[in-house]
Amino acid sequence: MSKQNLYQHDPAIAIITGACPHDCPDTCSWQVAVERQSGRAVDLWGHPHHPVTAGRLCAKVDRYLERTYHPERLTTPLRRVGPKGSGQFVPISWDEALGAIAARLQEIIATVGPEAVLPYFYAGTMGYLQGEGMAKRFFHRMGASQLARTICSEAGFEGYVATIGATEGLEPQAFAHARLILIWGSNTLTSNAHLWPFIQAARHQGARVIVIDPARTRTARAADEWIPIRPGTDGALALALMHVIVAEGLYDADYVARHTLGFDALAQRVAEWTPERAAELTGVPAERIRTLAREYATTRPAAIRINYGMQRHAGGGMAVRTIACLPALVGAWREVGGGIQLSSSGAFRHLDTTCLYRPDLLQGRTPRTINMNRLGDALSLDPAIRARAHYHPRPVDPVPTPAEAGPPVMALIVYNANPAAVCPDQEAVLRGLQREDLFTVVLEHFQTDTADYADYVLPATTQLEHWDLIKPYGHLYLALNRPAIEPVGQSLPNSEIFRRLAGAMGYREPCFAQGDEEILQELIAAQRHPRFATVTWEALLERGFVRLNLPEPYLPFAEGNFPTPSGKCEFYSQRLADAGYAPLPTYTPPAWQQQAAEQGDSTAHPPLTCISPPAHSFLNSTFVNVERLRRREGVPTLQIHPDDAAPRQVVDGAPVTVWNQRGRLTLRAVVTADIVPGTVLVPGIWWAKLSPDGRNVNQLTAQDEADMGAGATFYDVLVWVAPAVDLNPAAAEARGAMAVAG
Ligand SMILES: Nc1nc2c(c(=O)[nH]1)N[C@H]1C(S)=C(S)[C@@H](COP(=O)(O)OP(=O)(O)OC[C@H]3O[C@@H](n4cnc5c(=O)[nH]c(N)nc54)[C@H](O)[C@@H]3O)O[C@H]1N2
Ligand SMILES: Nc1nc2c(c(=O)[nH]1)N[C@H]1C(S)=C(S)[C@@H](COP(=O)(O)OP(=O)(O)OC[C@H]3O[C@@H](n4cnc5c(=O)[nH]c(N)nc54)[C@H](O)[C@@H]3O)O[C@H]1N2
Ligand code: SF4
Ligand SMILES: [Mo]
Repeated sequence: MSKQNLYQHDPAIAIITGACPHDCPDTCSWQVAVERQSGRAVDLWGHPHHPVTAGRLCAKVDRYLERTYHPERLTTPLRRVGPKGSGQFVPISWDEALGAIAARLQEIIATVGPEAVLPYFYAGTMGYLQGEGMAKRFFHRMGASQLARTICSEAGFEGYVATIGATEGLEPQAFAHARLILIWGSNTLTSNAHLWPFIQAARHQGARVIVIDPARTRTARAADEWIPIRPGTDGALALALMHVIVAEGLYDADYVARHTLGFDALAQRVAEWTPERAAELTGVPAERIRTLAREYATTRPAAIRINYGMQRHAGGGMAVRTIACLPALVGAWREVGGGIQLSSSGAFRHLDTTCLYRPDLLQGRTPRTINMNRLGDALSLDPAIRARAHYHPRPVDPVPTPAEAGPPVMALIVYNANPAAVCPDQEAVLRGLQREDLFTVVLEHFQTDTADYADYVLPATTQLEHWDLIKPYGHLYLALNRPAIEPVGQSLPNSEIFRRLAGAMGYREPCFAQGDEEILQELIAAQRHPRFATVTWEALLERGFVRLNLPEPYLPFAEGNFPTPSGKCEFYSQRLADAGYAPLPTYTPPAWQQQAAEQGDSTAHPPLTCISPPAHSFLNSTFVNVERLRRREGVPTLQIHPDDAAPRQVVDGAPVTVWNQRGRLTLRAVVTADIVPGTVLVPGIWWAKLSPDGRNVNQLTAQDEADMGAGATFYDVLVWVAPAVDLNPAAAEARGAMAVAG
């Protein structure tokens, strides 16, 4: 019996429909059982009628009530009384907190200027309203520095758009019709679990599932085959696949002629990319590359699921661009179940957010934009370092001089993010957060690593307590979230916190007086594009989720119609050329490969490449403080191949020190053949303060930008590993292991 059936005839229970707010492609719709008398949520489950997420939540969000009613939920505003980072706070009233924050912001704006204020946010919630809805209005009105959302997907996004035109592709239901599925740089069972039932349906029809990943993940174990690959080398593999497909005449000449641009130039380019050459770089045997190419080109329909794991590298953008050429080359887009999916967010690209974000409140000002990956640099008082933090997503975009860096950041307002845990180059971030002259405000559910550095912490509501509208990035159903319970303690929705802050700042524009439902209704009503014809407030209220007005099944590119400048799938991209990139698919090596080549074989124990994809039970750094989930993950670990462990005297289960020129931490070794040699895997993202040595893997990661979109390069760092007895950095240095900085 479904939970809905269990509760729907119980007069003591109300069932409220909502949707998961988390940064996850699935955007599950859910139902919440609320005890009418107490107003307490007593149960929560996946909405049984959702066509994609179909009644199941993941193991993390199954614990959402535990998180919502967690004894450590922040319930009042807090003011810091101890040193920054110490986590010592006292409760204060909302009036006191808002008054003090507004006064300090006014002072900074008056003396240094509004660009000295930096909002820092990401996807704690993906809702339009509690995401950036009211916040954008507030910061636009202020003229604060802007933030480029680069920390997750930008490189791959730009690469995909270069080839396909928008981040549109296969929808999950289509995978059920595929006969060959390549899961490429995606840990589907962990990070996109609701795709898996469609993949299983395809397998029941005889489909083969192949996972291309440096790690034998739980997805790779569940698949038919794991093809191990060295991190950041996927572009070379894709070029060699195309080499074989072109050389052996396995491409779809008709589709190519009608719906692609630049085939001859591509054919010439891939001629250089023999499987042998790619094998050297990727570690995938040349013969397997050949057979994979034939399998891919001759099995119909063939689906590819690429995800963001494979683009967190120096060449991540170009790699995604290159892989995205494959379906057009073989004509896979023609059939249901053929094509590629990176994200479905591009299907929503016509959603007009002007009335929500109100860019007009900038009144012609163009504040600088900071790259969120470079928060460490952005918080520096040295203008030369700060200048590096400016967002310059393409090679042709100028890098500002120190004189153009703008004022130091004097106020940091963090919401929907935990930068002290999730940002690269943690030591640089913490140096900034520790600045006595930096005024930091954090809106949060919990006292996170970041909140410990705040001057004021403001308690925010969870998804059970507020309205929102959520755009998925793994399917085509917009979801409405209705509040199920009253706010816990004195917590307030982000929208209300910024509404009240605007009041305290003296911002009198009527948009700061709009209520939450009114804002969402206005946003829905403002949509003019035919894709939103089905999306009405009434439909959302009634069902909780609404499909975009697109045919079912949706074959976006069966007849071409790519949203590129040429209207074709662009093997050759003039837009890339104009932006300063190679116009044809090419191999951009990962930073670790460039650095390792520069170093040669000079050290006895060469550095290893470190990747840090999500732990199964956490969502980025969210849920780490939910005991039951943390217990399931055990302790922070490092997976290392036996061939790398043995020469370093690293023993399974023993503590190891992992370090590079940026930082270090101690982890427990898991010696396993489930990771490619030369690479180590550290599941993320632990709260530093809930880790045994008070640090997490972002000690090691770098602020360096990927090739496109100024994206993050979390999985492209070199590290040294040694038993923790050797942990003394001086001893390690004496061995010469630290001699080379990456
Ligand atoms: N449970 C859980 N689910 C999540 C998240 C979470 O933290 N926990 N995070 C959410 C967020 S924010 C995002 S962006 C998505 C991310 O979802 P995915 O894009 O699936 O991301 P990752 O797990 O980071 O990476 C997927 C796989 O890529 C592999 N990989 C790393 N480098 C390379 C490479 O160079 N080449 C290849 N072929 N593979 C590589 C990793 O080993 C990993 O198995 O998931 C979302 N869902
Ligand atoms: N080493 C390494 N680092 C990584 C990654 C990796 O794979 N490896 N992944 C990267 C990726 S893909 C991403 S997307 C980023 C994610 O980085 P973040 O978006 O910062 O993700 P979270 O760590 O989940 O932190 C979100 C915070 O928002 C809070 N929150 C949730 N809802 C609300 C709300 O309604 N109001 C307020 N005020 N707060 C709320 C949560 O309590 C949580 O603390 O991390 C990146 N960092
Ligand atoms: S995190 Fe993802 S899978 Fe889990 S409930 Fe939310 S949307 Fe669904
Ligand atoms: Mo992400």
